[in-house]
Amino acid sequence: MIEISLQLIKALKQADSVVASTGAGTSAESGIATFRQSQTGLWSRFRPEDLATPEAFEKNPQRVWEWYQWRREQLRNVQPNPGHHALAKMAAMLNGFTLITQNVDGLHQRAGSQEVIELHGSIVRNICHRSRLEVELEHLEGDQHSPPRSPHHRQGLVRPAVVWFGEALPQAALESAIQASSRCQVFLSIGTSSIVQPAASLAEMARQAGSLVVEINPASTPLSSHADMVLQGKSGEILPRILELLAEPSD
Ligand code: BV8
Repeated sequence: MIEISLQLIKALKQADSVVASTGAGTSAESGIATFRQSQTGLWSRFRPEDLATPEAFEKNPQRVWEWYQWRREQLRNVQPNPGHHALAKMAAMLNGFTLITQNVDGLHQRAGSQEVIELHGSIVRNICHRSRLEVELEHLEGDQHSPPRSPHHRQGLVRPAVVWFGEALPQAALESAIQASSRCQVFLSIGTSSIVQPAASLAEMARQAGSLVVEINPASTPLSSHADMVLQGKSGEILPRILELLAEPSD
């Protein structure tokens, strides 16, 4: 059992605002391979970074579309884990709480988190690749084995509503994330390898604004040496423990 310092619990209770910023590791205990873990099956010969780009989609829309259909299929059989549920409950116990995620799997929302800042979009929704307008797959004919034609743009194809490498993050989401990270008193970096930018810079913004920066991850990352606290373990075990301690009356 990992030790949670009472200093952290006290800081969480006293904070006017707390930010939790999550990455793929938060979904690992739901059974979803993290973004950089080797891909399984027929996708093992591709690096995710090489598939999650507009160039890859324009060069071979069928392959990229099939990759997302495979990931969406995986999602159908998984549930949020205790880490997702703990974050959803934590929001109601703190003075101010903002949840930012790099994840595209929608598991925070399925665990009951109300406002989720999705920096990298959502694999659950779809858009037109040309106009970026939302597309409801259910309204389109066809078997969807191939990327459907967009209803918004003759030459456009439908694609998942995620942010690919080389694409700009949604402006409003990024601005809200920067605002929250620069104003919080505690910043929890959970289940992310702290590599992908600009998401990885949020912790540094929080640190420069004087907040307590806490990393929750079984492995070390480029953030570990800059964090005030490193809780080396699984988010699905650590977050419920933090929630238990938050529920205890303060002395
Ligand atoms: C952009 C959606 C500019 C797609 C994803 C500096 C500034 C700006 C950009 C860059 C920059 N330097 C480089 C760039 C380019 C690039 C980038 O960051 N490259 C990296 C590889 C260096 N950034 C971009 O391209 C971004 N765009 O800035 O555009 C721009 C501006 C204006 C106009 C035009 C362009 C866009 C980045 C978004 C890419 N899309 N996802 C999809 O999912 O298919 S990113 C992808 O990686 C996922 O979202 C994933 O969440 C994310 C980050 O990975 P992690 O979440 O950290 O997951 P990872 O597998 O890496 O790590 C898992 C961690 O969990 C590990 O540490 C592990 O130890 C831990 N773990 C495991 N089990 C557990 C656990 N932790 C807790 N509990 C457990 N049980």
